[in-house]
Amino acid sequence: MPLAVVPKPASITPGTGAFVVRASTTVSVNPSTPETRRIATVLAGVLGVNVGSAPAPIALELGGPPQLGDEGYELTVAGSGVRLVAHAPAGLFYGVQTIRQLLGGRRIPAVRIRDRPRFGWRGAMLDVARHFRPMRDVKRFVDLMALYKLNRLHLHLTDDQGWRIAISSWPRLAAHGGSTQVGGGKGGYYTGQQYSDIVRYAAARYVEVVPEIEMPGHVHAALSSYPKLSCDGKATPLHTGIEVGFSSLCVDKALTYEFVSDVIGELARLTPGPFIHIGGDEAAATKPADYVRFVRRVQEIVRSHGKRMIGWEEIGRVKLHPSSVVQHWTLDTGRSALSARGAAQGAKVIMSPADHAYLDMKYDASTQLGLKWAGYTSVRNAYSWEPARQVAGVGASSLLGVEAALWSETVRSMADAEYLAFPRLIGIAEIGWSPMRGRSWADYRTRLGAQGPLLRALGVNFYRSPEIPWR
Ligand code: TNX
Repeated sequence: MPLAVVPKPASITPGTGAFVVRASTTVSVNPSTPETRRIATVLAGVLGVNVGSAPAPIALELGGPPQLGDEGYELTVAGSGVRLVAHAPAGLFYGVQTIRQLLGGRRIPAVRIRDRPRFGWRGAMLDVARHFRPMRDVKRFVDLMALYKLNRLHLHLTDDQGWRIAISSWPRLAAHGGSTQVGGGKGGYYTGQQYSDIVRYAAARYVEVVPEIEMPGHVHAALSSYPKLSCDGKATPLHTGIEVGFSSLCVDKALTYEFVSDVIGELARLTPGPFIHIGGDEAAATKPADYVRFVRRVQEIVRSHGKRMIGWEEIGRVKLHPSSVVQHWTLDTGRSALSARGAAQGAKVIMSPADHAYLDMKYDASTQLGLKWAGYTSVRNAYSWEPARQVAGVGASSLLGVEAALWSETVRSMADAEYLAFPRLIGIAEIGWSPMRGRSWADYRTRLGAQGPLLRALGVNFYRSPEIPWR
């Protein structure tokens, strides 16, 4: 079945016939800059051909209309050639991802596509704190994200069970706090250089890294590394269980804010993107009034390092700067009002409703991996929701976009991660990219089924859900 593109393009019109790629076919790019040549080289690699300099039957061009935005593209495939036009390089890159999906053997079916995303924020979160993921896994995850036009990688770098980023002024955070994980494995952490390597790798695939440092709760690994950060100053062993909600930074100590500023400052210098995520969820061991004071100060610290703060929806309780962003996650309507409180203050919202967008929920009762506190999440359920209708008071104009979260309490390997993320992440990618009108489960499940050969070719350990007519 041709034309099974996911996410579904804004407009797609089938033609007749196909372009057949021959060994002598070349790819041209105009203008030729290091960035556009890199994109042309990706396409040439996929097609098994070379990038040429003369006008070629496969032509990539910048200079498309500004209405395409930074990420949109126009693709025209006919028997005589392939023309991909964008206004900016990211659009060319996404057009190349579409061509990857259209390609069947040596044939690209004739088609005309005009495409651009609904939302600017199309994210995926990896929890590398509960179980650490080495560099190669993170890079592979980025590659798979890019194939489905996702553009934000949120790294949950710290939690009760582990601290996964080296901070030069507080070396024990990683050296000690990163030395184990859930279940007692050896854990791990990224050096600043490794983190920068991830940032560069992601940027080359138009994915921006959003680092998260959890506070004031979920900080046991930090307190175990530096007992002086806790209110009682007592040394504690590392935590390898999965329960949370028992740790808190000491809100009244001056040292706490030196710590926060050192950590956020170092991370801000390593992160070119504008956002730092400060967690803020489930601060069950912090008194409500302390929480509010703490997050307000942290918001100023983040701003003083030139960044915008993101926090889980609980930060809606705090007076927010309009540049701050709230990430909605709960299902319970009472607490959901917290993201509406954020939106009412002018903060933008990222939608990650746990009952649709939490990739760590089991598919059904037979799934071995995963949790089920938000219910089972079938492939259909992960796809069947509308971000602008999740929370009263958080409409389309408040939304930055959507994000899927892969919490890793039960995720011990990349194979586990892929099993939970695929194919559900692809559905979230479509919700983030495609116009609401025109999306339907019946149509989606067929297009998703057509991703089977590509996912198999890439060796993805995806869940062969019986809901999907896999090809
Ligand atoms: C809730 S979502 C959490 C995480 C857990 C996750 C497991 C959120 C902001 N907090 O700490 O890992 O559930 O599904």
